[in-house]
Amino acid sequence: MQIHKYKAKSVSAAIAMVKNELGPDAMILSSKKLNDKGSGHLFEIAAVASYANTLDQNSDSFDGFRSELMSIKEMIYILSHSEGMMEKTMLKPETLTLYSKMLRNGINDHYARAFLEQGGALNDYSPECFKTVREETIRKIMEKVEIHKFFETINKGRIITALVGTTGVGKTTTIAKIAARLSLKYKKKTGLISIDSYRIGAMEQLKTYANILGIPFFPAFNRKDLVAALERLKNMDAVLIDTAGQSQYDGKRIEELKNMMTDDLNIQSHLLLSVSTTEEEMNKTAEKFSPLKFWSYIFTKLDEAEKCGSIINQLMKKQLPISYLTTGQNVPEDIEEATKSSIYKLLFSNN
Ligand SMILES: Nc1nc2c(ncn2[C@@H]2O[C@H](COP(=O)(O)OP(=O)(O)OP(=O)(O)O)[C@@H](O)[C@H]2O)c(=O)[nH]1
Ligand SMILES: [Mg+2]
Repeated sequence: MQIHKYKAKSVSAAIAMVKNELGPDAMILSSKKLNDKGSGHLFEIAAVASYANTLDQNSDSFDGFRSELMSIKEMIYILSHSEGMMEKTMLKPETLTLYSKMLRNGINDHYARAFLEQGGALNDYSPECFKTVREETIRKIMEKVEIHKFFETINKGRIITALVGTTGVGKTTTIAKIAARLSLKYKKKTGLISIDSYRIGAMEQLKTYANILGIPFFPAFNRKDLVAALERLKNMDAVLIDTAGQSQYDGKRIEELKNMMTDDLNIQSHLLLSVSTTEEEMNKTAEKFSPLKFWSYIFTKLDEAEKCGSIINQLMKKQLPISYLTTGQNVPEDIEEATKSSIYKLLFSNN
């Protein structure tokens, strides 16, 4: 295994030298900052040509390095995403790997840096302390995650719940999934109301689910109907209300919904956000719907999302508990009650 060393005035210049000479499959063994009195700092990168080639020739000696190695592609990825971060992490491969994992999982660069800083990863820790630094960084992220346990609140009296969100985010399907769990698994008396009168067929969709489950269903075209439906469902353990999909840009309709579901009706609203939308869209949606006051987020379409960091980005913007995660189109199977460990897995065990 031939180790090559490159020195340059910046990390990016040193990496460019590695890439030019050793090719795109080069692996970085170590990187450090040298004190070069007089002409400023110098960075030194030690690299080998290709992990695969070296492995063939010298498998045993190379294996020990495996966890310390970082591909040049990963280094370039970090460089292209974040200027100055190489130096800030003191070029520690473990910190850089954790950082790039956060970025790759969609955690906003700005927050990723803040978590690393809070976890002590930007201090000059010794290599054997990395486990603690990593744990502390992840703990800081997980501190943002709170869970709302839907089924616990139900035992304290009838709950009335409305699911709210943009068109097609999964409100009706999720209501059907939750209703099935409540009535079949938890044996709770459950009733459904639809106040989605905008779209032809929207009410039929929920009515069909109600028929399949053998539970009561009422349409409500206005506030008077809603009050009457709630009265007729007063003996239920849970009432789930489906709402019309609103564009996040349509403030007027969001206001109408707010006027219909007034505080005296004690309706707990939950906001559905699709994980596969952009961070910006998600934030805009949460902002626009904010007059409705939410008890929790329900993150939908996890199965379609390549990365789930947007969940953390959203919690950083507006911290609310998470109640459910939905994972597909199948009713009633594709839903999970959110837990801290499921969120942790989404963020840290898929790559
Ligand atoms: N892949 C995937 N698709 C889902 C999920 N949840 C819902 N869908 C699909 O998304 C589409 C829209 O779902 P709906 O439940 O009708 O969405 P909605 O929010 O009620 O839509 P509107 O009433 O039109 O606003 C359907 O094709 C669902 O099967 C999910 O977790 N994953
Ligand atoms: Mg719907």
